[in-house]
Amino acid sequence: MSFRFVDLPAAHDDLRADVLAGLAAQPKSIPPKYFYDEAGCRLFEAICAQPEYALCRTERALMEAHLAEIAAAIGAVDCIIEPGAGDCVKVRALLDAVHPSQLVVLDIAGEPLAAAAGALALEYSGVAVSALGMDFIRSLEDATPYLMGGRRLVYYPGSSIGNFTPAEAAALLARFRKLAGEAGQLLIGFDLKKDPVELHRAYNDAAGVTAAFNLNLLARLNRELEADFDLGQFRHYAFYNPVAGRIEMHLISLTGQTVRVAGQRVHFALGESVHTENSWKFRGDEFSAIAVSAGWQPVQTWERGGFAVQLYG
Ligand code: AVI
Repeated sequence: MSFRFVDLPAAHDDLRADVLAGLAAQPKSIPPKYFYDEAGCRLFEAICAQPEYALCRTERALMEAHLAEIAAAIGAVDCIIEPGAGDCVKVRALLDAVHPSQLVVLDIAGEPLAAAAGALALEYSGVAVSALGMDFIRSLEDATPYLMGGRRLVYYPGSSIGNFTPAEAAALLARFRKLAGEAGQLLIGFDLKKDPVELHRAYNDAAGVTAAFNLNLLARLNRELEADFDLGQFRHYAFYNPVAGRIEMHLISLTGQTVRVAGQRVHFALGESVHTENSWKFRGDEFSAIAVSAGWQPVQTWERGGFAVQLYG
């Protein structure tokens, strides 16, 4: 077996600076990448199991149903790169079907990534597995020295691309293009536009798991930035904005209050929002236009139950 874990400290995120900048801005915001501490990752897994949130289940079913066809369309690949790989579960199907000689997984949460990728390396002894602890949004290019030559496939499932603005998404896809190289490919999954009531329910599950996920962001700041947020004084508020084509998630201050964050005092007016996430929903053609603007050529699309997977070369 071949496995290495490299923590790239220079490529780490900066929670303190990003949060203080976001809370000083008008309107206030916090980057959604900070949802995913250990508790946030567990809560996201729980979201995926909620009956109202079909995204993860639908993508899994789509991949299972079309795996042979997807693998045939991809053809021979030497290296699969998965940014934001997390628990490394999704890439397993591709490893089984495509048989690359190298897998490079990147994630902001280095330790859980190392554990998951190490276990994967034990099972897939013919695959050289590299796990890079890094904030790929900041410095994707730092992964380049860890890639072997040959044909590369960037795998970006889970509709994570929907958490970027269309301009940011295009910029990220252009960076994927550079990383993959001229002969490289991109296999990407995203959530499709659908009945807004269905979308609204998916981000307002009856068990309150999405609310807990959103509020965990403040709990994280309490834990890691010596903040003193009273979670009872903020309300999870998520809705579908049909003009922008996105779900917006906010934390709304239920009162006028001043909170200490990393040694600074931050004031929240009654009703003021901290915008914590956007989740864009696309039509297939809308998404293709973004990918084409980033230098990718469409190869094939698979759709099922309101979710799409597209292959680009
Ligand atoms: C990770 N990402 C695609 C999820 C989404 O649907 O935008 C994150 C999420 N936020 C609330 N529920 C799930």
